[in-house]
Amino acid sequence: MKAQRSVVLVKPDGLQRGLVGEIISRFEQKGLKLVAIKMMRLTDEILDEWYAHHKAKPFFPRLKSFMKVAPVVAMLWEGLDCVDCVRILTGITKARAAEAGSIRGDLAVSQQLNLIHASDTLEMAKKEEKLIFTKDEIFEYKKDIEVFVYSEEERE
Ligand code: FUP
Repeated sequence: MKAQRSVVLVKPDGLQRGLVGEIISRFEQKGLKLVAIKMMRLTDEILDEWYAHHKAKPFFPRLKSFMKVAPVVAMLWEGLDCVDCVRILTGITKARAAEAGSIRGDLAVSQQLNLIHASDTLEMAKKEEKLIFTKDEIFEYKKDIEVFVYSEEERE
């Protein structure tokens, strides 16, 4: 299978609201494979790189301090078309307008306190993976259930 990997951060609001388990469950229940997970505090160095495209925006300083008010839970999920799949489960940025059924749509109302970060392109996913995880934190393992999750063609 030509699987992709996508980075998900449960942001400080998700941790404070006790939604880490619920968020992990959404991705697990979808059928994605968890290949890395850890708790960490984001640094200015990581955030400047992470949100480089937002650096000039007026909300950037507050976004940056919000991302540091508590630790985050960082995860790496794997699957077919994983980047788009995770974004669909996540819902759009402005949580109060996000589709019901998505994580943000069901569980949040804010544009900034929207529970999770999810890589938005494959290129960003690769960059974010390198920023957050070392090689030995990422696990390769076989999930036998995959024969009931993907078709034979999809697994090739
Ligand atoms: P997303 O990829 O859905 O997390 O959204 P963006 O990359 O557009 O935004 C990154 C972060 O900036 C999100 F946490 C939301 C936050 N943000 C604001 O705080 N205010 C805004 O006006 C837009 C985005």
